[in-house]
Amino acid sequence: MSDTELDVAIVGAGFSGLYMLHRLRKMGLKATIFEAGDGVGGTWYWNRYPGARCDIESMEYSYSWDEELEQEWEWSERYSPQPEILDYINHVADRFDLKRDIRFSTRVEGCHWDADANRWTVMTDGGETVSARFVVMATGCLSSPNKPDFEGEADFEGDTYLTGLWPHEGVDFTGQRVGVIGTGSSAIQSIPIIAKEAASLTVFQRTPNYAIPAHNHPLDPETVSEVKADYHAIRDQAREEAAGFVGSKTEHEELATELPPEQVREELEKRWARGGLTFMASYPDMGVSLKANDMAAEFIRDKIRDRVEDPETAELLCPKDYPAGAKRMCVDIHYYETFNQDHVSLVDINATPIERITAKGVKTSDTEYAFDSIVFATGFDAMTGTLAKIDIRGRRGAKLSEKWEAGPLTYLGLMSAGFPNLFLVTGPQSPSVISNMIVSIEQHVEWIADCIGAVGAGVIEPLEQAEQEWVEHTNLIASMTVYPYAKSWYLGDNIPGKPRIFMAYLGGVPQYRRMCDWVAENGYAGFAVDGSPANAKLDPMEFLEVDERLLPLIAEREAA
Ligand code: NA7
Repeated sequence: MSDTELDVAIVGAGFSGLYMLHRLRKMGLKATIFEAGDGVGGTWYWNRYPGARCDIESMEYSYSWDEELEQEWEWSERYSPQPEILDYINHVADRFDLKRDIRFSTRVEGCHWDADANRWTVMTDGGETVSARFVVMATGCLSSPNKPDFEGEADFEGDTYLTGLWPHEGVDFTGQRVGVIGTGSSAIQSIPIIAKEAASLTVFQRTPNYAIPAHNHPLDPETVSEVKADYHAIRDQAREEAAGFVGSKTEHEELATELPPEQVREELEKRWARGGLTFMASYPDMGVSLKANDMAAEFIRDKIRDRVEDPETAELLCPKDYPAGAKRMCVDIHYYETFNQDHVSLVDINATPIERITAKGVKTSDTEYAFDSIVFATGFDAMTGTLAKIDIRGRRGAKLSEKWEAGPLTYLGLMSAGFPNLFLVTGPQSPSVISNMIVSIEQHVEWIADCIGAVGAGVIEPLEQAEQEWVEHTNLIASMTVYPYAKSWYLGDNIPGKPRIFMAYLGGVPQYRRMCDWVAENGYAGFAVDGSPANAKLDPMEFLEVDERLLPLIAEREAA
């Protein structure tokens, strides 16, 4: 087979692409990764802004598929900083000799299905054309940075930065007047670090976020040894919990709405002391009842009021018009306390909107702020942005971006009808961003590898009806929760004109895994292999464990 004839073309050399390559190689298949960057790491390659760090604990945010790797690698902190995660990914790529099959600095611009040959033609920005039986889009969920257009940007005489495309050499803000636009996770992580260097820091906030303290600390060797001694069981437990990490399963049977408020606060206090994303997994009704949710929301608001000295600033930092957790929850290290420093200030751009960028800085409706640097911490065109930029054409030349114009359409988040032999790792309508990404990546990569092995020289694609039912099911599950009550990137709200549809699967990581396994075990139910539809049909509701007590709460919420 020549270099331009592949079994599998993989797009992206992040956690997904690397494991996919390793797995396919072990099956004796010829696979190549095409990667736009000049190194491995995906999101951890690009997001080098100060303070970038994972919000899932290090010991769980790592591959589980090689015991020696898992035992030998040493994480230094509870939550890994970006440089350490990047070191880890490079270590994995070198340890398993993966780089020889990665084409770096090569962006895939198009993938066209050739129905006569049953192959994909993959085109790169270097003008290269490659033919592959299968394509795996390992393109990540947050890989297209969102840079809103502000009028007058070209006039600005200082420097501008985008958190999602941070310069590799780093940025020294010492003595500078810095403006940060955005208050999502990237801003919440970077603001305390930028504030340490800057002479002045002005934060422009459109929507305040809920952040839970990380209580980050160096990992002590004893804890690490304990985890490593029990790693198998811990990984198994993570796979069995709602969001793919330990502590994401609701711990209490009781509903918060049926308990005395003091008892609920006591529990939230314990979770606050523990820190991190397990906070919301306290009671089963927190994610569906606005009343229960508001207990958590008010608890967090009180903590913000305690942490921020100036009452006016504290109130501005308190999210009040959407439920806790409905936008991606943030994990912070001294974010709120940063606003207690005299040289740090907050501007509410709802009250005084940004009118334009000027030669000197940012002009709002009432003030012109002068800056040496402006940081855009404005997020991503999540889940679909990167795929939409690639010219993906399936049967009869149909474009994926056109098919998805009103929102993504997938079966299990793994494939889209009319695009045979093209897989998505953590695609829309799979648990993806609602879960520990590594757990979901491993599950998808293993499922896809097995599927490719089973299909062999054939062709697999989802049935339109199965896809439609899956999309309806994911929408139904989302509508049962409080997620739609916030404007979030989960729903595409941050990108003007993007259709509003919840883009991840909320039915739980273990339930989802069992469905995918069942589909494979039942002759790829919902798919057609070589034109023959499988006999079996997936009923997702059979896999869900619906807590009947929540139904009246949902009905009550909807009625209100
Ligand atoms: P996010 O969470 O999408 O945050 C982006 C921030 O930028 C957010 O506060 C936005 O306000 C703000 N934003 C976006 N566009 C504008 C415009 N036009 N004007 C003013 N402010 C704007 O992205 P992050 O990079 O912080 O985090 C993404 C994920 O990475 C995170 O959830 C973790 O999973 C890791 P908005 O809230 O839309 O009003």
